[in-house]
Amino acid sequence: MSNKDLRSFLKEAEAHGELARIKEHLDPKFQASAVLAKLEKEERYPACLFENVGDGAYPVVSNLFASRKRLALALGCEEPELNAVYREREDKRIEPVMVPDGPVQEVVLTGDDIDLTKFPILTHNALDAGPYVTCGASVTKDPDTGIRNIGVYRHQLHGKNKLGIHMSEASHVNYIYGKYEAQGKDMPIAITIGHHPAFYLGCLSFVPVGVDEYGVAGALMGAPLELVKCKTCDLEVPADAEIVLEGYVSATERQMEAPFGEFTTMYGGPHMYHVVTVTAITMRKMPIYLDCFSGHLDHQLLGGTGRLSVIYKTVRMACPTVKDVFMAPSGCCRMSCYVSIHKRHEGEAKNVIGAVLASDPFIKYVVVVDDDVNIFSDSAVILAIATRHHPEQDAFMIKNAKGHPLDPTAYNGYVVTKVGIDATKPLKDFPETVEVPGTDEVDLDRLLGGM
Ligand SMILES: Cc1cc2nc3c(=O)[nH]c(=O)nc-3n(C[C@H](O)[C@H](O)[C@H](O)COP(=O)(O)O)c2cc1C
Ligand SMILES: [Mn+2]
Repeated sequence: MSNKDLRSFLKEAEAHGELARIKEHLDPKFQASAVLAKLEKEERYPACLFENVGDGAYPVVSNLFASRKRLALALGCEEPELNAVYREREDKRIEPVMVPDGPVQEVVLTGDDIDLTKFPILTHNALDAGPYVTCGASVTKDPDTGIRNIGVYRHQLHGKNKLGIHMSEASHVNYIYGKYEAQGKDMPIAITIGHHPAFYLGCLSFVPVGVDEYGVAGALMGAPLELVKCKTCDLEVPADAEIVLEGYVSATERQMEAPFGEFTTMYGGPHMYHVVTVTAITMRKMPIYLDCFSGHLDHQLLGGTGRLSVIYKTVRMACPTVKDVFMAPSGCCRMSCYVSIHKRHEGEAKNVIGAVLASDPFIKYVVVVDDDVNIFSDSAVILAIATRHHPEQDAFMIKNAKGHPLDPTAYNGYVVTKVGIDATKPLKDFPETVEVPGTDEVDLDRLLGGM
């Protein structure tokens, strides 16, 4: 049994100085997100607990995922170990268990009592089409296999019991929905809003279709996820969540949705997208509403962190001495990927680039560096490019490759150019990097008197 939920994590985050409480009254339209945007301008990324948003009925948490330090705290490790811990646990899935009831069903609202407008759903960016539910982990079931699938999809608020849903062609939910649609059937869905960040990191693992992400969530939380049966559909949701929206995605209904601030930091344009009809709201008596600051670091790191694990595992097939991989916020945690390797053979870095591009279709730039370069620092990677990279021999382009439809440079829907940069130094005849003997042994606290 896990005792981890959103509340337990907020306490932990506060004890570690990672939580800011904002007591002032704020409008859910732009005012809460303006606080997050101002913090971002100052390169400060605390998790924020807004205690008085809109009519003040429910507190709002946002920016929970906006720092790798906090993600490491969620997994109970230090920041430098975050990727390795994620990779290790992802492979040791812990299957969820059913329990008869749980806090998330303390309140059950159905029929005319359903009113999504009572939640403090934020509108983040100037041109967003309206308020969006941005931190819902949605469970659906493959109608052929009965296997669950979980992912986070954004939902524009369309009405008291109506939400939009955007199921991109790359998401498993799109494939699953296609099966219901082909039979003219609505797809049952249940959207979990508010749980421990390790739950979300597990739900966003980049595992293949047919793998129940709740098992990865359990592994990241260190104990089986406890599930309860939904009240109005044949699905299961975490007993310790804050809020669950049960319902279905109609086989036929579509509504205009977006523009919306995407992970690229730009807007995605409006489309006719699918619609969720909510058949029940279940929640705690005093639920906390969890938001994810879309188009910003919160969104980028939440979605990007799990992907690093699959990239690393694929690269390891090409290069057993890979040290780590990172998709930096400067590439919106999706479009550029840095890899550090202990190079043993000339040419190895080029094969690594191939492996990276094969593992994640969204990546556009791959930079491979030696293992003495800190891939978590853009400037260290750029220094390696400036000093160790010979563009004529060590850069290549793949034209007309499939990228991400949200890439503003994409044409014909998805088509982009991909670039590989080998910034590893040659194995022989290359100058040494400067180094000062004894650096690691210096005790700055003692010498500088705590300055
Ligand atoms: C905050 C956030 C919002 C997201 N919104 C969407 C979305 O609207 N549509 C989508 O297809 N994927 C979206 N994603 C990405 C998916 O959640 C992610 O690719 C997930 O692994 C998909 O799961 P699936 O392939 O099992 O369906 C979002 C991710 C995050 C972190
Ligand atoms: Mn999936």
